[in-house]
Amino acid sequence: MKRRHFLKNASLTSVGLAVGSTLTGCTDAATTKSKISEEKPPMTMNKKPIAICTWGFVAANAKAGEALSKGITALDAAIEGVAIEEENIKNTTVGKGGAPDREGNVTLDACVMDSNGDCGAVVCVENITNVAALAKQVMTETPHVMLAGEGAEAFAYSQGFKKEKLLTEASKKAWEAWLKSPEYKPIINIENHDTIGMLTMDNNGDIAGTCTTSGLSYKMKGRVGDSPIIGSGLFIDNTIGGATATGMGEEVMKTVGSFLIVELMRNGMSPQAACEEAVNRIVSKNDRYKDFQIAYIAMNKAGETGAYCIHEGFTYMKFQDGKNENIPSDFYHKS
Ligand code: SD4
Repeated sequence: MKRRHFLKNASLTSVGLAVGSTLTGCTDAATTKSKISEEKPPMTMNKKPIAICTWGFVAANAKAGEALSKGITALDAAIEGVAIEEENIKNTTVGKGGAPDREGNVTLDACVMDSNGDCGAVVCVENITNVAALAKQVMTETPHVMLAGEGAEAFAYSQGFKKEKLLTEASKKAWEAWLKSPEYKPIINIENHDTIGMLTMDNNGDIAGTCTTSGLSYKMKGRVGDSPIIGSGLFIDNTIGGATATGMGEEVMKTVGSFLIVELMRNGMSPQAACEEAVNRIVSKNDRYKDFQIAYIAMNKAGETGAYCIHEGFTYMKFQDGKNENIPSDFYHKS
């Protein structure tokens, strides 16, 4: 693709220019630049169900895949899928059973984005398990995009959600043990990195997604990460594709990672190349990357998918043609 054509295709010129200027500063600028100029946006639209999600959430991804195969729309299938992890008390970073903040409160964050560009989010919500479904209610039943804390909780009750205790005995015990020497030190790929971000494509070829989490274990009270922030933890443009993130939310937010990936795909990158460039944006500016994990997954309109992360150990699920596979992601930090 010629540069003139590239700029014409950039629906956000500033993003197009930002891509160009950052490339000059990247270590493998030449490689990335050639990916932009050589790859073409997908021309063939996929119309078969596909579900991908972060980490090895076999049952959640299978549930979304089955729902899609029955003709359920992309967003509803994704919400059904992630509900399995929201209700799984053994998962300490999503929904019920999630690790609490430093003060012992479990607070959840989630967002959804639909194929028509609508979105909804809830942040710092207590006592409600299915926060992805709640985010959808914010999208469909209010004039707003995001509700926080007590307001989100009160809205949940008005919509028929039940009040549930989210702190399990196991999470309480782990938090009490942590309090003995309360150091805030997230460990790569361990316990605080199991957020589920899911992207789905339905029988019409429409794409939607959701991201749901209890955030980082033992975070400060009121802390919100990338997961419920549209553009950071999740972004969908149904004409192009979608992306979602897991890992150290602060770093994803600084680079608006999911929006970036979709814009890179708009400019011709494959989902794989776009995930790699989004990780590159983080590691090229931040030499502390050795201490945290970030992982992205993405899907385009042709049904192609990609994934990339900083450190070895991230895997993602892919449901397609009746198969539900756990796939190890390629990673940046090789030594
Ligand atoms: C956050 N990105 O709150 C989330 C954490 C995460 O698995 O991915 N946990 O920053």
